[in-house]
Parts: sequence; C-alpha cells; structure tokens
Amino acid sequence: MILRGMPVAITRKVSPAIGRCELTHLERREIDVARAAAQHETYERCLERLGCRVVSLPAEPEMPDSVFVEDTAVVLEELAVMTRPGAEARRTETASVAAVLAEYRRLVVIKPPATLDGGDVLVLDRRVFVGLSGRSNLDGFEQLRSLLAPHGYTVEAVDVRGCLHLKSAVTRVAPDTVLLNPDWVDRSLFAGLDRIEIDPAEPHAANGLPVGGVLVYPDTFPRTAERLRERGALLELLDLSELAKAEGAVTCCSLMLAD
Ligand code: CIR
Repeated sequence: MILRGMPVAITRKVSPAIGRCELTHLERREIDVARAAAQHETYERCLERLGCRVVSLPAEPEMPDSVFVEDTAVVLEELAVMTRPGAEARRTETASVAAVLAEYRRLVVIKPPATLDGGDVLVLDRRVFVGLSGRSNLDGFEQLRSLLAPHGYTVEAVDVRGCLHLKSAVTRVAPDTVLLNPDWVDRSLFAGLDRIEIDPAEPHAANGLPVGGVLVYPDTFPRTAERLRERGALLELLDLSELAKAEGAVTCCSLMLAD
C-alpha cells in the first residue's frame, strides 16, 4: 500500500500590478485589486478545505501576471519542468517558483529558443498533451518530450485555436473525464475518455480544477455547471471574476503536487 501525504498547492498572491497583465483575447477592463486579492484568498481557503496544504508565495509587485503560477512549471511525480513562458514579460516569474519546487522535486528547465506555458500542458496519467498556442512553440513541445520520454510519458502536440492555452480549451475534471470546448480543440484526441462539452453559450467554461473528488469551478458558467452536475460532478463554485478579467481561470492559480 502506498501512503500518500496531503496534496500541496503552490499559489502566489495577486500582484498589485495585475492591471498591467498580458491580454490576448480580451479587452482590457479595470481590475479591482482588492477584490481580486479577496477572490484569490477564497480560492486558497477552498483548496485548504478540500485537503491541500497551500504554500502561498508573497505578491510580486513588478510581475503583473505572477498570480498565474500554473504557467511557470509542469509538475510530475518524478520531476518538475521549469517553463520558459511565451510572454517575455512573464519570464522573471519562474525563479521564485523554482526555489520552492526544488524542495519537492528534481528540477529541469526549458531552454531558448523554446517557449512553453504550463497552461498549455495537460497531463492525463502517462499521456501529456502540449498545446501549440501563441505561447508554446514546437521547440517547447520537443524539449518537453525529450525530458519526459525517459520517464515513460508519451508527449503529443495539439493544435489549439481561438483561445490562450490548451487548458482554456480542455481540462480533466475527473479521473476518466475531460471537459472541452470543441471549437477550440479537436475532441477526437480524447476519444478514450468520457467527454463533456461546454455549453456553446459559455466558450470559456472548459477550465475546472479537480481536488479530492470535488471540482473547483467558476460560478459564471451556470449552463455548463448543470451539464457537469448531470454527469455526476460535485462542484465547489467560486467567484473569480476579477482574475478572469486578466484572462486567468481556476487551474492557472495553482501548481498542484502530491507531497
Ligand atoms: C497571460 O496572458 O499570461 C495572463 N494574463 C493569463 C494567464 C492565464 N494562465 C493560464 O491560463 N494558465
């Protein structure tokens, strides 16, 4: 029997500079920093309630997007891959996350000219999908494949269209189930799994975070939430509306690892 410790969630407080965040598919709207921070605090408490030990890094006043820690690393059981984010302004975010991750994993790094955002990497057991988005390039995919192949992972490149990251288009919501937007990613890639499609009126609804049998999910997609419930999901709904203005969703705000 393998005894597992508590899952660890690495997070980072909202930067006071979040108003200067990168935006690709959204118009800039004013972000209420105090409200964003309060929503993020609720997110951290929610993860704790669901059984995670939250390691919360201090805010980085000079790094507007640094709350979105998911993009800085790909964490697997055997190692952690420090990314080289596609947005140049975000590359300074990795160092402080690496310092924490080094306590838990052997670290390897993605090197230039490769770019890779953690939001483009979907891990489904030994299958890893890498979205070729505006942020992650072919070199990023190939470096990740070389780093993970010795550990028995199959790494596949996936086209994504119309959205920021692969995980804007598809996430795992239960052990054998993915939630996806078929306009943004090819649903046939996930043929071996149960697939739930978002409601077409809610294109941004494909990002959910499963923690301990519960799905942490934004409260802004009631139609897709209903579809998820019909398929047996237990939802923990959160208001992350201020972070959504920065093009962030639920998975982006943490790096999850088994202790
Ligand atoms: C960015 O454009 O990089 C941030 N404003 C949003 C990043 C969201 N991250 C994610 O979906 N993994």
